[in-house]
Amino acid sequence: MRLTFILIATIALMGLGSAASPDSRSPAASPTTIEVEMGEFRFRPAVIHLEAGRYTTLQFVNRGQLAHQVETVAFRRLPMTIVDPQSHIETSGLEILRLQPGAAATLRFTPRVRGRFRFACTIEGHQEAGMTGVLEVR
Ligand SMILES: [Cu+2]
Repeated sequence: MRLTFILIATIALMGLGSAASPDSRSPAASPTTIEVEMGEFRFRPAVIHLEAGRYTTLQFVNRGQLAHQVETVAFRRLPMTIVDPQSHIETSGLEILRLQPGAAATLRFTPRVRGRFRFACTIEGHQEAGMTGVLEVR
């Protein structure tokens, strides 16, 4: 398996196709899509600007030679949909998203809490080498 999810909450729904997620889309605001590239040892962009209340798609792509992951307190209790080529997962929170080299996964969610949230690749030594960033939610 090329993609590992570690979820703190029970997966509410799992399967192929596009299940409706009634709480994830805000009809008032147009969606935002941002691609975040992972590599040795950085995220690009390292500062990600999000708008509270706006439905957002973050696509993580690992273009490095090593596995990388992203971990942030901002995702721990945030309902989201996780999509990769093999799966479509709805969860009430995400602890860690790990991607093998060449892998990609998309997170869809609506941020609710404003603030600056640090994120990092928490594989040993990676954040120490500079693999960190900030989610700015306004
Ligand atoms: Cu890493």
